[in-house]
Amino acid sequence: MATYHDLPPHARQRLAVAERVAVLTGAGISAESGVPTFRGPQGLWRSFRPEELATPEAFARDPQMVWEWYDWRRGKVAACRPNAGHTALAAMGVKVPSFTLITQNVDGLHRLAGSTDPVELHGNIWQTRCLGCGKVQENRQTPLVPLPPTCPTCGGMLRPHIVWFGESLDPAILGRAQQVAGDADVFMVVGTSSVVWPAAGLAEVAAMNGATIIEINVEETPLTPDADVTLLGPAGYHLPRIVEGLWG
Ligand code: BV8
Ligand code: ZN
Repeated sequence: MATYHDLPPHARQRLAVAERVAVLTGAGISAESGVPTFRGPQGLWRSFRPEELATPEAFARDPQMVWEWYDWRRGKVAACRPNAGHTALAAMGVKVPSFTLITQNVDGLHRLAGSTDPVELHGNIWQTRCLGCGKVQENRQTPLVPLPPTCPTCGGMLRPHIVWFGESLDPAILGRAQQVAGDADVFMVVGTSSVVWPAAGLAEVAAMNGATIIEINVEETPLTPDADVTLLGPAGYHLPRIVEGLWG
């Protein structure tokens, strides 16, 4: 598999003239900001197991333990800043006629980098949802006190407003992502292991509708065989060069 130091001509051309571009990001785009990924050698789940923490069953069994994990992650994310990859995608959002950023990440770094209206497939670590009244609220307190936090409106227990394994994504949010993927001239997949569904199926929706698929990752993934181009290397290296090269 060839590794490109830059986009090959046909992909550059497609991106240069693209009316509609969609980008799907995963934990890899936040790695250079210091946010641990899920499955890498330093991955979050090296020391934990997803079924122990990121599931409704775990939360029902031990809300305190699940909240301690999220409180620890919130503290880590609060200390992180967007990197050059996040900033490059925010710049693309201004340069491309119709641009949509879809993210699996819950760290909120795309918003912080200036991307407006990112499609947050799996929710946001800075939002809570009340088990009592259902209210979704922004809460940036770190550390959270008390744990588990309670609803200021009804006193009910709060949960992270995040999609756990075995939970369905918000149909409106998933529907928007699938519609945008289906309309894209170019679909970029950046920093994701492409193993979590239904997010991992978006590239297929785009390809079936004729989009050019450009993958950026430090290693090959299950998507690589089906991508038109895979740029092997950090998102913080490739994305600024692409934006500089096309719209500098
Ligand atoms: C659902 C929130 C209906 C939690 C997360 C179909 C087939 C197989 C399985 C399923 C399927 N449909 C449903 C499933 C089950 C499950 C699933 O997909 N399991 C997988 C593991 C097999 N999916 C679900 O449960 C989804 N729900 O489908 O509802 C339903 C209902 C009941 C029963 C069945 C179906 C819900 C999925 C959402 C789960 N929540 N997160 C939290 O964050 O606390 S998913 C979690 O994984 C994160 O959100 C993360 O974003 C996501 C994907 O991981 P990545 O972002 O890709 O991160 P990862 O570490 O894996 O990879 C990082 C990548 O970056 C690597 O490739 C690395 O090489 C690269 N990288 C590193 N550094 C850099 C870099 N790249 C570029 N530059 C760098 N510097
Ligand atoms: Zn409430």
